[in-house]
Amino acid sequence: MTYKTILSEKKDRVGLITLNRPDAMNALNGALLIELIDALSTFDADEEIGAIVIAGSERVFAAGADISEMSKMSAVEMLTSSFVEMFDGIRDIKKPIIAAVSGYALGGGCELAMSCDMIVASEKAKFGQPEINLGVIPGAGGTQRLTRAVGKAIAMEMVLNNRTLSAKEALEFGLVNYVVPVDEYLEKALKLAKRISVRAPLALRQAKDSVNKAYELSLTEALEFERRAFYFLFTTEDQKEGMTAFVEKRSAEWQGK
Ligand code: CO8
Repeated sequence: MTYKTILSEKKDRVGLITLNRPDAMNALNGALLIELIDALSTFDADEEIGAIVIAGSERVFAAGADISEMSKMSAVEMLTSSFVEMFDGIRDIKKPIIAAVSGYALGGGCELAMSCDMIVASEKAKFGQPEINLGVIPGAGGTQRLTRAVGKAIAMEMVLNNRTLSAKEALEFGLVNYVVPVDEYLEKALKLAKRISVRAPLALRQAKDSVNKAYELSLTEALEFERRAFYFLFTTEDQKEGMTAFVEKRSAEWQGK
């Protein structure tokens, strides 16, 4: 697939996807969402890739869903176009995804960042859910992932009253992993992704899945899920290699088997 709204490149074992609609503040339209999911799925299926970074520009990560496109849509068109459902494609990606956020991450842009597994922010990052200003509410997880990340009080203020979080506040409230200067944020995200990308692939997959279960299952069910995943890894060659390498005081060589 040739992309028109994103850029996609490989950097060692990291797949870098850059949102690229500079004239529309990287607004997420249908075309961009289709390309984004395609690029993510391609990297997910590529054995040479171990982790993925989604970035925007220094000025804007993404200013939300494309309002010009959405303004003309009926409820039936929203439903049948699967516009919002496309977001669920991000949840299906097995490899770790890091969002590199600078500038505005608003509405669907904030929801996109929160759909990733970790967020590296620049000092200029701003997170917000301004949908209330448009007469709607977040529709791609903003009321749920935000509340789980920052707690009810702050989420309520953001969703009901368009409070925008600075990068510093986002770090304080647990929304992001790191805040670094603007000229370092992308490098920091790529470096983090690179370190993760060379880890045992099957363990990474089980680890991501297990942590995500903390949001979806009861504690008893989630502990059971974790235990089964842990036992499963003892069927893999990588578990034998990892533990043998430790005992032999050498680096492990992962096969993803
Ligand atoms: N959609 C479409 N176009 C946009 C968007 C957007 N979300 N944001 C900015 N643009 C366009 C502007 O219209 C403008 O275009 P033009 O030059 O042709 O007039 C261009 O980008 C530059 O924008 P501004 O001139 O406004 O730039 P400023 O620096 O003055 O302001 C802001 C930047 C603060 C980001 C401002 O553009 C803004 O407030 N944007 C809208 C933010 C917003 O309300 N986002 C929420 C959208 S609704 C949503 O995301 C619902 C999600 C539902 C599910 C998502 C599934 C994908």
